[in-house]
Amino acid sequence: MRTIYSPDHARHHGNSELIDGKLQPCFEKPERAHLIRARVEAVDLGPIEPPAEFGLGPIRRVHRPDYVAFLESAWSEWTAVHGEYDALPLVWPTPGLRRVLPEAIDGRLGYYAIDAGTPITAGTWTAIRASANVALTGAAAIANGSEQAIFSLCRPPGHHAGSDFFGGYCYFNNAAIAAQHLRDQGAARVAILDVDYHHGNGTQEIFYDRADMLVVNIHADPKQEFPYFLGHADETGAGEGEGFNLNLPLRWGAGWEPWSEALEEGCRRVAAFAPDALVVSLGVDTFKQDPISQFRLETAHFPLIGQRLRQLGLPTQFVMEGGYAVEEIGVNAVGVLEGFKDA
Ligand code: Q9C
Ligand code: ZN
Repeated sequence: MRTIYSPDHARHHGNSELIDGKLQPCFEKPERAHLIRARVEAVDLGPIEPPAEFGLGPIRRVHRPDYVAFLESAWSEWTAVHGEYDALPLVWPTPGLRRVLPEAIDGRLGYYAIDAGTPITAGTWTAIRASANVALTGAAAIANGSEQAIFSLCRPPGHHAGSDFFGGYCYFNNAAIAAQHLRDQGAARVAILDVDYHHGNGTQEIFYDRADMLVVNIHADPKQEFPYFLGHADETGAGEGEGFNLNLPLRWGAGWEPWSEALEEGCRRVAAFAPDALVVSLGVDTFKQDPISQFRLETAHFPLIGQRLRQLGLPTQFVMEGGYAVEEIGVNAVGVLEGFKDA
């Protein structure tokens, strides 16, 4: 299996995120992608190739132009006022306030953000453009039939980012950009299966009213876990998209038994949809030792995920999302891909 990777991800390295009442070192750090890449090499998964440049066109197919422009200029706007330290929001247009776009960068950050854990830094724009290109290069290879399966080693991740918001370590929604590109290159229906520990609220928001994109999420119950305000089981889609969103929330502490049952249900739904391609939002923060997560999957379970996905028999693009147990991140993420490949 081919891996698409860009070293430009390392240009994004935030100092800190607001978590548990403290500013702490970012869990989402360059080492994550370095270790996954090293594991791809160690097990000889296949060739590692750089992305092609796709420009902003395919990004604007899922993100609003004003949001894309905000991300491009946020760092220079921020440094002009505050100097060269991470930009983080601290006020949001919550109910009771008005959603009028401020001029001040501090206000604009809150307007477009969902949390205070997702810093914008000097290299963020370069890194998120590269991450989107990594996703698009993978999608293009699936679309033209040159690959049946491909690994887009995206970093930063994407599934919490919506049409006009960032958060949860995500800026551009790489999986959504890839899925839309597959559609634009001729796929009639695309399924997205999100196995990250957290609900992919951004992906759900982007495709919620569409019948050509099936979105399935297996994740920690938002009553207990980030992103808290989306991901409930009764969210089934809207308008034309009614019936094309499936949320399978699980309680804290879930291990392989309930998780694999949810995977089975999700896979059956994907199969019934009969898509032309599958995009897997691949997070491995379901691992029992993940420092910010509360599921109990073990290293041996990750290849089983890959095996089950292979049974779907679909052209499949893996898009890297979360996973913060850095020591095991390579073994776990690449474990899914090996399970898929060897099944
Ligand atoms: N107490 C991804 O995995 N903060 N993002 C959680 C927990 C946000 C994770 C706070 C976690 C976002 C792509
Ligand atoms: Zn996650």
